[in-house]
Amino acid sequence: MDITLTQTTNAQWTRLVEEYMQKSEPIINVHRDDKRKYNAIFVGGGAGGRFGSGYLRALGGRQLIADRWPFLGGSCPHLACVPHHLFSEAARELDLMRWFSGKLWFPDATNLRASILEVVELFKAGRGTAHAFMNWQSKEQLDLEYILNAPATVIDNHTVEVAGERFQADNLVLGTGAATAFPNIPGTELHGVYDFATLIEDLDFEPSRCVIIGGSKTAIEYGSFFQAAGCPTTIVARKPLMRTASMHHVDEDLRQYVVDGMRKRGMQILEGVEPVAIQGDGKVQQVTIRDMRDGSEQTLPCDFVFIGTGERPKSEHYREVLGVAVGEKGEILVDKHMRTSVPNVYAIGDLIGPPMEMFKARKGGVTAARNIMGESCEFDWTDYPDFLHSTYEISWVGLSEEEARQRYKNVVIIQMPPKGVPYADIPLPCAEGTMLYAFMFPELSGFQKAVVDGDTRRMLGFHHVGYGAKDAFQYLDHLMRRPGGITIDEMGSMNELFLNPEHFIQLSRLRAGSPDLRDL
Ligand code: COM
Repeated sequence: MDITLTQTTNAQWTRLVEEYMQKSEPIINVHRDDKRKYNAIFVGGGAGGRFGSGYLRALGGRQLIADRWPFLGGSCPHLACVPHHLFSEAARELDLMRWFSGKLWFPDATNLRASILEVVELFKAGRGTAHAFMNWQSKEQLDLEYILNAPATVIDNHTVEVAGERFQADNLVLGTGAATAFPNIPGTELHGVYDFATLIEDLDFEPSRCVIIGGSKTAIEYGSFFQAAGCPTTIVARKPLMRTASMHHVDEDLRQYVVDGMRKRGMQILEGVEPVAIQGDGKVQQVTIRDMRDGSEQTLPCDFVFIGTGERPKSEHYREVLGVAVGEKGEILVDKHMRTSVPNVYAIGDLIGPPMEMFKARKGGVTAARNIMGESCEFDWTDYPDFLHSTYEISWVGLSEEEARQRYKNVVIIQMPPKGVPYADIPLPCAEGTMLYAFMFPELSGFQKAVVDGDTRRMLGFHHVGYGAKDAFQYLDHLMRRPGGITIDEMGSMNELFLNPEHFIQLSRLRAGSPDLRDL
């Protein structure tokens, strides 16, 4: 179908995308009357391709996106970030109901069981509006050209074939993502084994006992939801949780608060173990694991296995056709301009390896676009603010206390609850989202820490467990990274919207006056 000259509303797009999910006909939106050569073809219309295209168009260039799905936005609105946030919000609500069961206005939750299947179905029934918006905004507001529902084949570094037609461009921008690396053990084909993608597409029963293989962010996030829903969950991980390669700058006190909190909520967390096999008769019945220290084995009964071992870039096609250089795990190697080893070929997003996060995809796309359009633009994605969910929202940026102590000799810590004070003795930090906890279960009201260089008075890191801090961390990251960074004195003179300890202003203000900084 060619929709180039049609104005399609969001409601119409919702129906169209649903219809095209069932068939292989392409959706074409190409400006045939524009005779300019494309500055770039974006292979993959996920966050990186869409934002790169938008920026390139804004700079006056011409672009084309090709995507295998009938919608733009990639895996985020379809089966990744958006359902993860829905599950995490459900987990937070369910967790509150469990702690407050029979207290105040909360009903008795002793036998509370929320249907995981129902929440998955809720997401699937609603995701079409996000698909529609991506297509509508990209066409009607951003004036982008795209061909959807048609996998692209790269012919050479200037040519892409899509929907039976060859398109030429000065540059290619590759952004077709990554997929779960399933462990190489028997049983992964059994009914009842899912990863974050197949959970959304294929879940067809109500899980009653879950084993998660792997300790990635996804393992923690989805596992916390399963447990909160009332499906007893065990995480099986080689390394301690939050010490895996996908997470950096995690403070040890923060880590312990989070992992203890997961255990407190009934999750079983087995670290230093590896999976041996998933077993069952057509359907999952148990997972056998091995202790990596003594080699002993045990079986964990379950009817649901979730693979949380992380993802690998899908780079095979580009290696074969273009010969792009890749790293150990198949990630396409790029420089800070997002240039690959092949002239005029850029790569972005999950395809270039970790961190497989939205900020990197979008900024990578924009960086490629700016360079293609003649600017010299660099993007260093190795240091970034980060977050994840358990039943809490957990955010961090900059150095952990341990990292700071290795690099600076006069490290000052501002922490709540203060070091050495039992968490149950002090209902702090408390703010929006933890007020009820603070008054009934003080030890559940969260954790926060700021790391300061006592000599220069510069803020080195922030760490938070609670709710509502993620927004602030984007700005804290900016303030810390700007030339000169931000000092405790500058933080202490900012205007705060009380009650907000998670933004660290009020705590900085308590110490900022002192010439010799001390812990708080
Ligand atoms: C967000 C997708 S769900 S995109 O980054 O807006 O394309």
